[in-house]
Amino acid sequence: MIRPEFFIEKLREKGIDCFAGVPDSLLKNICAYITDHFDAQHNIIAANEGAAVGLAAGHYLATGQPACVYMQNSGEGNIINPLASLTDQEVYNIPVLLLIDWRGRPGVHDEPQHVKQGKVTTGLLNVMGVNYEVLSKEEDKAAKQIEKAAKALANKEVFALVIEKDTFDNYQLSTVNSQLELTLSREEAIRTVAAALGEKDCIVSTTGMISRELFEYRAAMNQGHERDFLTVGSMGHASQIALGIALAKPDRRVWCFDGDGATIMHMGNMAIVGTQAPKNYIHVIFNNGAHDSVGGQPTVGLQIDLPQLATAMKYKTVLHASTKEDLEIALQQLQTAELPALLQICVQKGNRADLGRPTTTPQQNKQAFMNFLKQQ
Ligand SMILES: Cc1ncc(C[n+]2csc(CCOP(=O)(O)OP(=O)(O)O)c2C)c(N)n1
Repeated sequence: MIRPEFFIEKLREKGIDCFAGVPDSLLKNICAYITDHFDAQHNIIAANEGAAVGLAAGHYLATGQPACVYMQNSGEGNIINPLASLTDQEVYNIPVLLLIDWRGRPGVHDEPQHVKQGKVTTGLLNVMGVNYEVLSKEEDKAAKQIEKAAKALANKEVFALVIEKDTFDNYQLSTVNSQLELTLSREEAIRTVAAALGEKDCIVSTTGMISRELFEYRAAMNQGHERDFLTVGSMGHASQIALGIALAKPDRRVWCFDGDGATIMHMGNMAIVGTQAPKNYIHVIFNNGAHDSVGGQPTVGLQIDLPQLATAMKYKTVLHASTKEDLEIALQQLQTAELPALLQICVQKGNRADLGRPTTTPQQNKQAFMNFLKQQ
């Protein structure tokens, strides 16, 4: 395995001292090392991966030095446009080092949402004309690959290092995130909201622990899972899946269970919810100020004012809760509130150690959910 300090030192030697990206669990150790060793202006947790490429391009324009963008391979979808129309040699010709983790690598078991992405990870790089190396787990070989990357960057190319599971040695984060004194767990908040839903209501939940905790709630209550569309991938799009349903099914109440990281990733979506103004739409954001599902790296969720944003985006009702009591009151208010509504629930980071994963496949989930929506 590669020591994070070795890898980062090699990048520094090549003039790379600025990072931007969206964290992931496979990159947890290297991201933790970067967090501890670079200030907030040199390690920017971006809204999404495409935005991180924008930040890297800006850094290059201002300094003449390439920056490094880290991401899960799911983020490739978000970087295609800036790769094609910003950094490409046929456009501005701007070098960027990409650090892409390889979830769903063929032959390695992974969750359903990673399987397709794993198959196309290197193919997408080929199509985009991005040269890459799968980073070796041996330091001397990795050092040679970084040399190769540096040559490409000097030639103003985008170059990718593709990272397999267990490439980086363990590194324990020492920087402590200043979190507000939050008392409510996300799981308790999810259970409380789910218990308040009407018989015919449905939920579209976002990727990560939120969907997993919702799934386990249904199982614990001996309920079926047909009311819930568990969006296992497509981070940031759950609110629009819910909107599509709400517009097509005006007689059913549709709840979106969102995360702060996912909301911020495609924040413009809130503007479309607010202006479409569906009278059957409730957007719940479980805001823990973190990308909790992939290692708890911070988001700006608790530094910004999501309720005020929802008001500006024309949501008709905007509520906030950070205790169980607030939440019970907010759920009461929602019974008669004008919709669309936003409910922000500020919750603690962290999850139960024994939290499971959905046992139904995405396609079983889709079919059961569609059948549920068909019922009168
Ligand atoms: C496009 C994309 N980038 C990154 C990821 C990896 N990822 C999965 S869950 C997650 C964090 C989600 O954070 P948030 O929405 O705040 O929910 P929380 O996990 O904190 O409950 C990330 C970054 C992904 N699935 N898709």
